[in-house]
Amino acid sequence: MEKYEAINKVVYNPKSTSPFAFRFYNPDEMIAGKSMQKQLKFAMSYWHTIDAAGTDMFGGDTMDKYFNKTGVERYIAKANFAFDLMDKLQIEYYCFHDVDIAPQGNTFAENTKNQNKMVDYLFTLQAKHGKKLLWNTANNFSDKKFMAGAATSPNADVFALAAAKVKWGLDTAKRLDASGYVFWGGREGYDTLLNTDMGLELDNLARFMKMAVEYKHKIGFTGAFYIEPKPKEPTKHQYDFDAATCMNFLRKHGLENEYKLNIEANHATLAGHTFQHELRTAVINGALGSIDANQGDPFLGWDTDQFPTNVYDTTMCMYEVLKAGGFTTGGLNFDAKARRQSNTFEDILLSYIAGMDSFALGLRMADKLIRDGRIDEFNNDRYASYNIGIGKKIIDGTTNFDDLYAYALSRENIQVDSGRQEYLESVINNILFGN
Ligand code: XUL
Ligand code: CO
Repeated sequence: MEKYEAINKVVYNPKSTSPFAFRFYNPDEMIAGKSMQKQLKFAMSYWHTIDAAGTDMFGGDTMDKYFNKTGVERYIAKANFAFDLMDKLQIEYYCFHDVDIAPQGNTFAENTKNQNKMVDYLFTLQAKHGKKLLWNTANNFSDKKFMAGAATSPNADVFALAAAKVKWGLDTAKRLDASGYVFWGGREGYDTLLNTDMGLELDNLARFMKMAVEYKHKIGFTGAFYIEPKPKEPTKHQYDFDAATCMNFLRKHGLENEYKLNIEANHATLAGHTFQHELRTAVINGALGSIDANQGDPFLGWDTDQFPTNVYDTTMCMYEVLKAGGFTTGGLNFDAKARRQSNTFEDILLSYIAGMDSFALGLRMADKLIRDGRIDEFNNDRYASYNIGIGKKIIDGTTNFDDLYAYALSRENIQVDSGRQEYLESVINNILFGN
């Protein structure tokens, strides 16, 4: 197999047998009214791709991402690698945590100094390579000061540090013209109620989220805010459990117009939901913002962050995205890492190619499914009783329990039509594998 350095640019070549070609992703091809590039808006995740090197609970790095350098020089080399990789893969966007882009020292002041140097450098790289920041975020969970949470820490100094890090993140988002900013709870949650004032912690989280909105408006950052739901890991009970829980939190605190959601496939499955369920929940609440595109392993109970290759899932994901009118500020960020044994630079390319092609195929299939029309037609028929008569009155709000009581007395012989699940599943297979 060719070496990483020998590959200039991965291009669309459906007939090629080279591992370094796209079989389904053709950036300029129009699908459902937009180029595939604009429909999919792929982003590279800095933490997994540029930093993570294979460490797990039982062993250290299996990959070398140090570039034979130390300190800020190492992070300059990492950034050069990142933008070169995005060029090779034709990826337009990237995402990072504050700690991903620069060496971390002993103090907040030292960290921001290093990070600011790197932000200046990323600014020049973005212009030089024509890349954009989809979103950035704060790592408010790795440092031991965040062991009991950040905005939900029992220690007010930690709340202040977390706020300071998000302030830095928002200034940076504005400077790098990010399309969004993500809040993933990290350790916002708890392990036991014996040591947790859950009411106070959730109210503090709301106070934090409100201050973030105030600051955003103060500095004129116009990107979107996203909350990323996750049910567990690292804490036993994460406060942002799933999309519905997040919406409840946002509405309780009057924040529903300020935040959308960043839905992650593996987080959905950890919550016992399908990826599509979480996406639909976001859509019907007007809160579909962005997507962390990955997949879990059904036999492992944790967040494995694998590159997505399940085409049923990518199809139904893009079906939800297309039905919702496509991405605006958001996109598909590969919050995914090559497996520990896939430890070469070639594997980085191969895993992105697998993920991008799986989503490109998903987009093609979702468009086909919508144009085919059988699913829509079936559902229009299924709910047709709400278009006329008593159903229409229910929808219009022109009936009440007395009316419905009288109506039900006259309708003893009610027949509910078949749900035809197996037929609908075969339609999906027809679209995926038929001619
Ligand atoms: C953790 C996770 C994070 C967020 C950003 O499970 O998904 O990487 O996406 O902090
Ligand atoms: Co994520």
